[in-house]
Amino acid sequence: MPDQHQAPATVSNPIVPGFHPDPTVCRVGDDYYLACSSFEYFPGVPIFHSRDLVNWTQIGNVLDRPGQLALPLDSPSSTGVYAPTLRHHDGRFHLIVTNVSGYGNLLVTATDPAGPWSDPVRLPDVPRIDPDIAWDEDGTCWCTCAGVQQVQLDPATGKVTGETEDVWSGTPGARYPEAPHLYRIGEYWYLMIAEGGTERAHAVSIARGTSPNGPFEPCPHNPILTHRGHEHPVQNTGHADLVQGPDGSWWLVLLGVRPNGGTPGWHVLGRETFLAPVVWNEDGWPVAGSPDLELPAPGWPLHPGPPVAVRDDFDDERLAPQWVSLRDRPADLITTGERPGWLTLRARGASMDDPDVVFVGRRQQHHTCRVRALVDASEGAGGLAVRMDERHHYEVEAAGGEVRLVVRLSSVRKVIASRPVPAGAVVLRVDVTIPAPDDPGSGPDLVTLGFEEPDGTVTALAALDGRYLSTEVAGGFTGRVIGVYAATGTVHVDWFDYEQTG
Ligand code: 6LW
Repeated sequence: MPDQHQAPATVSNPIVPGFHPDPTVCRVGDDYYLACSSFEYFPGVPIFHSRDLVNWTQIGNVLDRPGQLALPLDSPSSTGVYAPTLRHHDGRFHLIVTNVSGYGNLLVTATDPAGPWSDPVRLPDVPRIDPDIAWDEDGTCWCTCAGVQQVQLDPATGKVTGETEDVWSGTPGARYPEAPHLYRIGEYWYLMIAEGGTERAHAVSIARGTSPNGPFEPCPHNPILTHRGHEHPVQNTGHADLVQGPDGSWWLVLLGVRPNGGTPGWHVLGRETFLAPVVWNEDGWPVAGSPDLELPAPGWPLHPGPPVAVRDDFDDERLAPQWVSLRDRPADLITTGERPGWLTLRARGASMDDPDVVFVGRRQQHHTCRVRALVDASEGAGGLAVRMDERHHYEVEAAGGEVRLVVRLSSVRKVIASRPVPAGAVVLRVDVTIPAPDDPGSGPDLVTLGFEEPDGTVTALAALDGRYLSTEVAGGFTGRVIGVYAATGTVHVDWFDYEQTG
């Protein structure tokens, strides 16, 4: 009989699958916390806990009330909340982040990272996106942002002192020096950045100096991590944060993508969070290993989180933290309070084409999955959508005694199939599968949309090429989110299943 307690030989990347980009990590004693960007979704900045750097459980969202996160209803997709930095200082968690949709840079604090987080301190004089905060031995707080620019900041008031300084511009010729993080390690201050842009050329580079404000000397073997031009299943690697494991070893959390299909490859899950090992060479520079899909298991005990339930029955008054809506979540439009055990959605925007559509979804986190929802649209119209943004989505919609498949790609919107269904609630269904790679033009996956007849028979309305719901086609910084929406009237959802398949 196999030993149930035998430690695994490997652990898997990504450590946080699905659209979870721009990871930032901090360690407090035996506990690790990690947060990510969230763009147009509300609540914003998902935050996770781990005790082993490998298994992560979402414990909340940092910006979870309107006073913290104001996203105009007409703000474009992939604007909103960009890359945060999470740090623990003087007994409090600090998260600094940019809301590019008008609010600018802001800082919130908490004693418990699961929340509540404070109201935001606005930082109008922090000049760029991707702010980092670090404190020196005198207690001075340095805020470093894209460019790479730096100011001294009073985190309590949001006021900066002194001039904005250009502290480094990254590798000559490399575009977009951004995502800086500043660390005191041994005798140096290390300034790590992303450069090359967040697509295939993405990279991590580093410099160091003896003061937190430079001058900084670039590492002679920059970039310390990139997969540009590499034959590797994980691409676009960059935007990293450094952390020490329980045994004092060093690691990067970083973003990467997993393209599938023929050339040029399409990634559909957005930018995901990976783990990569780091060692230090004899000259005191970090040497990063690769964020492989399987890494040798670390030497410390692993603490898998609780198993994730396939079904959400919407029995709790509060929605679980993985559920996101678009731009806001008004209690009168999205509620579990109207019909006990059901999620009720009241339409505002008229379809998934509209930025103010009432939608509640979760990230697609696996390349193959099955999603089912029991939807009662007898008081309106609505259904189950696979969404990249307003211009790229597929949905199966129930309305007026029929179920129809709607496709929106670029400026084209079309109902491509419909079937009558009996009155009452209907199980709508999406299956994402990977086709056999039979030709170099094959897409990354197939998205089959349909419904289940009352006797359980599955009726597929169409199987659609998934490339059109990929970042390479839709553009932007996010990934697929699958969820329920109301197009007209009121739509009730009894339960929602998300299950990894294959
Ligand atoms: C983020 C920038 C980046 O602010 O993409 O991957 C931008 N790097 O650092 C949006 O995520």
